[in-house]
Amino acid sequence: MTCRRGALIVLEGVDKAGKTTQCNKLVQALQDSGQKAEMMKFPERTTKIGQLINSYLENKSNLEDHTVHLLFSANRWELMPLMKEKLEQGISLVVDRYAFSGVAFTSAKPGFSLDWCMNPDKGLPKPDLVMFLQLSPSEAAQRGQFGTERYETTVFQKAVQQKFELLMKDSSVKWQVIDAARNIEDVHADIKNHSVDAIKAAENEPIGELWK
Ligand code: FDM
Repeated sequence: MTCRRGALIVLEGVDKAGKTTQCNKLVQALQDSGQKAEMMKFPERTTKIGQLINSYLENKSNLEDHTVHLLFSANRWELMPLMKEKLEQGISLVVDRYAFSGVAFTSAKPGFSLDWCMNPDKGLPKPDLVMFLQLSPSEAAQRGQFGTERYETTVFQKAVQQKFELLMKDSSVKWQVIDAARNIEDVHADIKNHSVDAIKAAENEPIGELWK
């Protein structure tokens, strides 16, 4: 019998929604229940491309907007072989941000269409499930101040939220909206249930291609 593949599970959402906390908890819970699971995050700041992105996000360098969009996408493509290898080994990947952040953040800038932003990510491994951690701007504000990185302003985050809403209308991607305003454990239980279902459903399916 061939090995069952792992599932590609993505968490998206605006800042302060708790994505990173929930990714960590999900990986831990899956491992505790005997499943093979690992976390990844985008941008992956440790590669050469990732270092360019990191310096841009920390406002230590400036990059032209199209250029940085393509770098974010290239950062996903450079990890594509590793992602596929792990999925084929039966490891489920829990990913903190993916191409949806790429499109939502760039298309929130003036002069960028959704279509132009989606193009470079077409054909990447398609997530079996994308959970969108929903949190209103006022609830996000109650969770404290934004940091000092680029994009961390209320006005920009609102624009990003609207772009995510457009992306969620695309039924070729399996979206699940998660109410992130609840306490950490309730949100976690919800995320875990959806993930267990997605892992079962993906087992015997080939890995899809995003937006193709
Ligand atoms: N971001 C993230 C993008 O603009 N494009 C992308 O493709 C991705 C994956 O980078 F502001 C933005 C989103 C966020 C920042 O922050 C990364 P975290 O704190 O590392 O998630």
